[in-house]
Amino acid sequence: MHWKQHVVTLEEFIIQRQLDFPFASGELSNLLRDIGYAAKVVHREVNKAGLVDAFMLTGVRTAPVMFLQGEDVKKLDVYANEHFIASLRAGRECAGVGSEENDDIIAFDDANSRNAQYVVLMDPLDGSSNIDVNVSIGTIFSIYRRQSNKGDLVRQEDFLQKGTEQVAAGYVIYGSSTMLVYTTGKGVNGFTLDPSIGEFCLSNPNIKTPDLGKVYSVNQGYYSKFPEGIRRFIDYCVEDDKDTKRPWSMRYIGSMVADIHRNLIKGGLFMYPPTTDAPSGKLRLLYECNPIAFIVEQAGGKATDGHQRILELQPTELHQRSPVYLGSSQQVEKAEAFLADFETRAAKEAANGKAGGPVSVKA
Ligand code: P6P
Repeated sequence: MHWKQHVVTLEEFIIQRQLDFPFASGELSNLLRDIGYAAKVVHREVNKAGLVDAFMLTGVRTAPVMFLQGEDVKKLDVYANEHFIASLRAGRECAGVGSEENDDIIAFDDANSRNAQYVVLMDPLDGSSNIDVNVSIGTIFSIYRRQSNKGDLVRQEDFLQKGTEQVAAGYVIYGSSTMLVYTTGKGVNGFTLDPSIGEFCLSNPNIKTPDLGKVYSVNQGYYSKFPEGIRRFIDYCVEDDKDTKRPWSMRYIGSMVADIHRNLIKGGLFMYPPTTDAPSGKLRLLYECNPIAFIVEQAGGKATDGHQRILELQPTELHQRSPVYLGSSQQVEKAEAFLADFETRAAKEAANGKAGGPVSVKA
């Protein structure tokens, strides 16, 4: 008799892994389950988003379906934010939320939530401008223990913690299939939603990212706005050099979770460097860079702001931005080497006002 191998659901996996934490009393397990539930609700709406009955939008049935545009896409951001916040508030394991969609933190003021020990930072629907062109989008989340006393309302400092203090982090990618990928600091595991049973099922156990990939991901359109070291590094990426397996392919879809997920699985470097218009880059430290950095490091990769680990940056503002270079370790290190070399040169030029010398970065 052929026995179908037992599929491990997210709930089963969370309970099994709770044993990894001898003092765990289940709060984190419940919190992860609450996030998984909200992700299923958002999955349902995102998958409908592409097709909306014309009658709903125009009042007149002009065609069987039409596609969401502009403002209606924006509503999905709000929908996702509201549902994640509602699920976290109802779950009673979360004391408050910092969200890309809200200027200030949201302190849950009911008695149960005030006694919860965790706070969540999230980008509820990152890359949502891609919905109406049917490109994958995602939710990114980061979980910390609160610093303030249980029973009090959470405060800003509960959220302004270094990435090294994260208890868990993950993302949901709403793509050809919906996946939830997360870490609690003991490796990275991926779960694919089986809509027929409404369960996330373990599909990618113990994800490890290759030390060297064949891909680099950056918005090349900003080439002229990047620091010289990054421009020279991009030139290095596209050089024809069989010995070092170059040129690398440029893959960039403009939706962070989609770019990250591809590179995490196959290897590669994702970077959003500073530009002359955005000296701190575009991506947010607390709910984009930190959670993804935690996952990438747990999968064996590296994540820096070009000078130091993303996870060691001390946040000062809820929505602050950071340059980010993350993914396969050898590629991150090469980007850092180019940055360091050109910053050294710039310093020497500033010191003696001369034109820069030859590049010293080894191929
Ligand atoms: P750009 C989406 O708006 C987002 O926040 C990330 O998902 C994505 O990686 C980045 O911005 C794309 O930014 O400037 O290349 O369009």
